[in-house]
Amino acid sequence: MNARPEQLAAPTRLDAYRAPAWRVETVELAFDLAIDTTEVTARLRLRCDPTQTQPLRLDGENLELLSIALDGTALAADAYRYANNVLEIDGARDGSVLETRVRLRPAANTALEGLYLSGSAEAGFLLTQCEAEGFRHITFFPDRPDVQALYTVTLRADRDRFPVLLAGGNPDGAGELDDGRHWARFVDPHPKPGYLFAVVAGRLQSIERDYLTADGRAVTLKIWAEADVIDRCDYAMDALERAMRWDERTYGRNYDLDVFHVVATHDFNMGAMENKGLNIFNAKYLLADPGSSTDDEYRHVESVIAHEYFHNWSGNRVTCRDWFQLSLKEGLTVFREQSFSADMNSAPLKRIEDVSLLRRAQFPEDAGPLAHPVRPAQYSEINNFYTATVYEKGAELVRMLAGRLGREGFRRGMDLYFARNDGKAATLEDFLAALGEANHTDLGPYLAWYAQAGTPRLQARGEYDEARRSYALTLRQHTPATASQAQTHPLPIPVKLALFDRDGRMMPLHMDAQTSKAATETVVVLDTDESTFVFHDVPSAPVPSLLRGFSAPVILECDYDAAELALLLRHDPDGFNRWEAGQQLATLAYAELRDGAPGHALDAWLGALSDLFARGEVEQALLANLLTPPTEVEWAEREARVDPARIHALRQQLQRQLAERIGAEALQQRYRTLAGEASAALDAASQAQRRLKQRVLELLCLIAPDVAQPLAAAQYDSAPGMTDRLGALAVLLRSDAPQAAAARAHYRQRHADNALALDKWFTVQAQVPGEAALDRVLMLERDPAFTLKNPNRVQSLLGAFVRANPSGFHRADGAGYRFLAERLVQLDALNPQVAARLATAFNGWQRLEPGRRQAARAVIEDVADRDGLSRNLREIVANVLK
Ligand code: 0A1
Ligand code: ZN
Repeated sequence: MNARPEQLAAPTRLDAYRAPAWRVETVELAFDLAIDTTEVTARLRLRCDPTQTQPLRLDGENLELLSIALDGTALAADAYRYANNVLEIDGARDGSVLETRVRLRPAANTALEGLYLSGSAEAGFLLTQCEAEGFRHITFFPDRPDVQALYTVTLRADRDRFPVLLAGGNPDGAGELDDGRHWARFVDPHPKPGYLFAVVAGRLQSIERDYLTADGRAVTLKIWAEADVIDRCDYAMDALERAMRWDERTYGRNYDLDVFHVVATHDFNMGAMENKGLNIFNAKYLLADPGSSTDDEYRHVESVIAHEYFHNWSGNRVTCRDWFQLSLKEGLTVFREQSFSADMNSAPLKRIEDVSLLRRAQFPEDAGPLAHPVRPAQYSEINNFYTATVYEKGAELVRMLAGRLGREGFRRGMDLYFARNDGKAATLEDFLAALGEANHTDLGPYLAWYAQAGTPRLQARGEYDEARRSYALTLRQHTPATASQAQTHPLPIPVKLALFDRDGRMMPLHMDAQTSKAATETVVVLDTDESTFVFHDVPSAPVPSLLRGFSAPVILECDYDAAELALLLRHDPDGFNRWEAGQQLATLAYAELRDGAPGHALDAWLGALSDLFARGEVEQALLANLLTPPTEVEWAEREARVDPARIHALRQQLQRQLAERIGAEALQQRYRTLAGEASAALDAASQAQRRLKQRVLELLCLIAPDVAQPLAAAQYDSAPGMTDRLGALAVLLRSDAPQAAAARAHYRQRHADNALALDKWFTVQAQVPGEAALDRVLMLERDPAFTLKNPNRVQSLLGAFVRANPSGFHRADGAGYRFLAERLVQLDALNPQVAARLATAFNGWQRLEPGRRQAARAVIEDVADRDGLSRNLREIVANVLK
């Protein structure tokens, strides 16, 4: 076998955690930067408990070792060993100083981990990515988050080629050297783990703003980007300022260095990175301008800017003891970002968006062979655990805790958490302990949520006793076993609820003895397999509105009838639950269509929506969401033998019926009214108007393409901004309109020099549903702008196709699977992280109908059999097959 040694490595286990034998007190790093080869000198002052006996072991990958000295003396060749990515050194003592010098090859680094080149060798710039284990690609170091050190970083480089030199921390001098070279030094006063280290060097421009923190620190905020995009950074700067103010107001957290740098790159494996004092962003989440960004993208920039900034406290000041605790920083930071975005925009819309994402991305993960707890018990490759479960489900767990403690209690708990763990590497237990102790409550039972994979099913059954005027709500829970856990246990599930009378009014709630307080909304907690909650003084049989605001990440199974859901859809004042009732009703309607028996549910859904549409009292953006049924992915989740083509056809049929019930005339009229108000303004009302207009155009196009297509073509031509332009293009392409080819060509040419706009051109075409999609993708791959070397481009074409086009990817003849397998192997040789993430598109193959299932299995097994796969891809493929 020619398998690489790391492929055979045993997994890392949570229960095998040991505190580090060796720590690093201070690090002095010096970089001699150049595109092809860079040399790095590191001086580490080491600490150890003198009684421990472990030799000094440092991580190091792809490093060319040039020299090594301990306490000022060069080490003899037999005093150290470098094998299997570990450097073992004899003779080190507490207080020893180790000096190593290594050579790196940034331009050859296509994995984008460690030090690498963004852009071309002539014009691009150098940058680093160290989370999770990239720092060991830069220097020898105990590369684990619980080793926190003080950093001094000196950068040296040719001034013409690298006029800008940046590292995290405060600036501490700069100057000229011989031969046109210059230097700059940075000192970070806060101890940090290696994964938060960063440097950037090259030709970059900046915009700048002065900021005074609430506790009185003068900070310079700087956003850096290449010259051609620097004028698209203003929105991010405004968003950054909003996020900083919000964190001061909401959590009392202030920024803690004199400068805060943010850098944009087009070459990045993830969304962005919270390196201390030097955040690095995928350009996609930093640049925004009306001509080329959609409304959704503006909101994403705001939320990712906030997410990375919030990490400065939840992640950097308090970091993770080990990578099993990843959700300690990620779940918490996603939750903080969600609250911020809800405050900045519409709270119900944000909740709808977040829950949709959870259902689309996390529920399928939690229901298949890739299922893992929010705190996994083991991993082979940590980069594979930056998942929807760790991030999104993790955020839901924090939301439950926050809901349980209330606004003030949660703030008290967070204050204690930050105070107690500042400068430390903490665990999820530390988090729950601080929140609990600050509120004299034991939150221990919630730890079970972190340890158990799978989405709990919550069953609800209500019984009204007319004679007693009481209503008994019985709740039961059950979590199906997952690949990683056979036994599951009950969890504490907070269920926020209200009761409605048959006229759609909320009833006052009386539980047990507390008859005096008559709130109309309450929270009950189910923490056993089954429990019954009784409400008194209930004047008539109620319709319960359960799990309001999605109060727990569970699947609610309630045998609502269509009329009850329609009542909630018409009357629930809670925007989220109103939408949720519509989604459930649409799902019942879908089942009726699927079973060839259109009936009450379909009629109730169509009736309620056409009324809401006509009456015009629902806010426009919410109405657009109400008019959108659940995604094909969500419906596939509910079926035992998934046929993606059929699900797509049924969803189209359902939408066509909706369009017909509303009527082509009414749709057209509404479209014209909304189009009359078109502008590129970014305020909430303008965004809502564009969103509804788009939905109306899509519905109209399903029943009257000859009317809708010219409207779409005109909208494309006269669009004041990208939301309208891209929306129109999508309608033309999806309906195979005669005007589609011209619009497609026009867009390609107009945005030829704008990478992010071009990404959307690939995506909108990759997402056109149906069996012809693969041929279109193959054609698009031949476009000169397509490359496997750029992660954004790969996502924009391949990612969009395999993840957001089920009827295209799951072509009945299995060609979509063979195509993905081929690309995975090619990609893996360039960038294992991107390959592994794309491979998760195979998740769920076991539940496909037999023909597709067989085809998928053969293809995945074939990939698994290949030699020389990265540890990243190998782990995903092996797990998917389980
Ligand atoms: N901590 C970042 C996510 C991130 C993780 C790994 C990376 O390297 C490949 C990059 C970014 C966040 O949550 O924003
Ligand atoms: Zn994060």
